[in-house]
Amino acid sequence: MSNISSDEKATSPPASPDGAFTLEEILSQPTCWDASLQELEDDGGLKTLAHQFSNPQAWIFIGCGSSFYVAQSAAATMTALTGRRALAVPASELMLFPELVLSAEGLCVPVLISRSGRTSEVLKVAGFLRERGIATLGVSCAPGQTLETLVSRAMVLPAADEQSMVMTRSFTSMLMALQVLAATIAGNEEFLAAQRRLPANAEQLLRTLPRRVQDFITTRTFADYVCLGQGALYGIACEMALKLTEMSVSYAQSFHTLEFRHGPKSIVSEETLIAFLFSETGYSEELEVLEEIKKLGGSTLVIANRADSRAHASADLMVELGADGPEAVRLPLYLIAGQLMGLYTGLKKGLDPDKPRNLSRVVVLADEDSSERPEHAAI
Ligand code: F1P
Repeated sequence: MSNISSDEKATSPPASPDGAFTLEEILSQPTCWDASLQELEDDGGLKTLAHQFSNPQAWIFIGCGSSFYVAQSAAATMTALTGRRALAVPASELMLFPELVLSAEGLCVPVLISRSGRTSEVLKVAGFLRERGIATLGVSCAPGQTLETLVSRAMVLPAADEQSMVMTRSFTSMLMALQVLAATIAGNEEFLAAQRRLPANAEQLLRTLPRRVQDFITTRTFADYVCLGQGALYGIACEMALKLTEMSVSYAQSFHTLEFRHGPKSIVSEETLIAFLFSETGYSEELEVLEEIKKLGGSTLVIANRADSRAHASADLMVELGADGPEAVRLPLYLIAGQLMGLYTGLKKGLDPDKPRNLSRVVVLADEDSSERPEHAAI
């Protein structure tokens, strides 16, 4: 017998349906991207940042969890647009083996990425670099957090912050912010113009995609998932697998597309959903892998900007983005289908994607000199 009085019942907000926050945040990405791009433009700091960090020998993008996968796609974009060497490392790698990461790089710019601005491993690395007088850039969605006090310059996107545990709009918005920086350094107006059209592309996509993904998930059952991508899409494939894992407690792996032939394809069966993120550069080679996996009986989801009849013939679900502009500008669009896959698969399993099992929103490790309360497992 619950002890809530009728008045309290009348006043306490109805419990939100499972996954409500995450769905709302996924659907809010077009407006959120618009607001974040506008904020970056208005703040005018971008040009100063681009000038301050215009000529390093290399970039090192650093993060944990989803933010590490932002780092992977941001690094690929930075090299694609500026020609500068850029690598992505998990914060723990630089924290435990700094000599393996820093030594070869000479004058490099470390970019620390953290939605919360509070993740212990990222803060430890920021402190380590600060003590060595290395200028750093921080990217976050939470103003006034510890990370901002430890980095030389910061890009903060409050419009992209989220209530949910899992990162969705914060991921795509932080990636876009770093792509704006790369395009500004490169003076690539075509990229910046195409990026400003992305919110409208996403709006168009979201008119039908949630229903199509939900129907696909409702009518099929998968035992495990594989997400494949090459180049800058590899980071997106990793994030897609993490969304399926976090929101639906499913076994999901990610590989470079052509790597899937070298052993992992042994798991293919009708119960395995293989998601292909088709690039333009590697389209024909990736298409051959798709056709091979379809012949082996795998279930397939294909996300491509534009697909030909061969790809359509081998796709159980085809998502065409149909957006113009340079290839790397479309990275955030590719991820939306993966976010929805994780959400609807979790809901189908009777889970609440807003409260993934065993997870906390921020991983704060016990640390004698930190004021932060340890928090790395949902108690
Ligand atoms: C990164 C992160 C998330 C993960 C979980 C725990 O946090 O690992 O990617 O989904 O929420 O935290 P942050 O450093 O970006 O705040």
